Amino acid sequence: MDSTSNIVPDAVGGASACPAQTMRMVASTPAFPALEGRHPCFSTTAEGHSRSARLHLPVSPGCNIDCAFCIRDFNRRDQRPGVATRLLTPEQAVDIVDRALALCPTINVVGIAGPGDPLATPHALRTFAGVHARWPDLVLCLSTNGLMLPERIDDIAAVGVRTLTVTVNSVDPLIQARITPKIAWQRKRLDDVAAAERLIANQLDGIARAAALGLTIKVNTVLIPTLNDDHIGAVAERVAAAGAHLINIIPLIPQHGFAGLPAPGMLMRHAARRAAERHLRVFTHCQRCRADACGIPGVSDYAAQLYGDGISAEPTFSHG
Ligand code: CLF
Ligand code: SF4
Repeated sequence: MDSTSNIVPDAVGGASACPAQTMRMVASTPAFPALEGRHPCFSTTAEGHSRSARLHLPVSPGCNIDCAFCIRDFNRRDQRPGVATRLLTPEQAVDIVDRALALCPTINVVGIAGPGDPLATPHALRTFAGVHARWPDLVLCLSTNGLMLPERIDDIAAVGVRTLTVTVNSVDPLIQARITPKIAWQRKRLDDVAAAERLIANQLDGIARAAALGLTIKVNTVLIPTLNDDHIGAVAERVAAAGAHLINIIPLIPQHGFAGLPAPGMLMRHAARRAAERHLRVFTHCQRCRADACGIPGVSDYAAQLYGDGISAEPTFSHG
């Protein structure tokens, strides 16, 4: 059965445009009833999405892999993943949840998505444990590159995480080696195809284990012209077989090692979504959020008010 039959592929909307303008979903039966209207990235009706606010906690500084397109940074300027105004300790993050709920009572989801990888350091799971103990009804959402997922999935489930995003950019080691040419694995550096094989194997194993534990799983795939634009269907097929429920195809922001590549155009984005939807439901209203976002993606942002006073920034940051 085509699980995406109630979604009209978004052929015109850019990923950074307002979801109220670009949403092409047709209101019908929600795909994830327990999350509909509660989680902006797992609501599959326009009405559900517009009611769902989330808070990202920027507690994870470092990363264990080295994606060619990634620049992590601390600033107030950039609207993209990997950027936050400051780094929070787990204790500060719990205080921020308190303040955020006062500012925006419709927050249902607390996510950790950076600025680095949330499983590369222990801060994210410690933060989730603190948030879950105080607000057990909030949906906890984790976004990771998946390298440490098999090793950490039991801990992730134990601290109350219910929704998981794994970024899988390729399932072909030759392609993946060009996207992420090196990783840190078991205190050693792996390069090229060896790095890619390890990362892909851990991502697929981690997704399977998370599915077995009952988590709802989205895969994020960065659409990279000339590298994986003909490969999106294969990614969707493999992650669906592993147990993923949803896929989000995110257009490349050309920067860093991929600064010379073009951003994917409308036709390429459309073709990628069509290829993916043969295998998985496709999420079409991603806003490429900052790691310290607060509010409804693309609709409201309370981050400036939230961080207006009182929280001290870490003075340094390593790009790993
Ligand atoms: Fe945040 Fe990501 Fe959870 Fe959503 S965002 S950790 S799944 S609560 Fe959503 Fe933002 Fe796109 Fe991410 S719109 S960047 S997909
Ligand atoms: Fe950057 Fe995320 Fe890749 Fe790490 S996994 S290098 S934080 S994009």
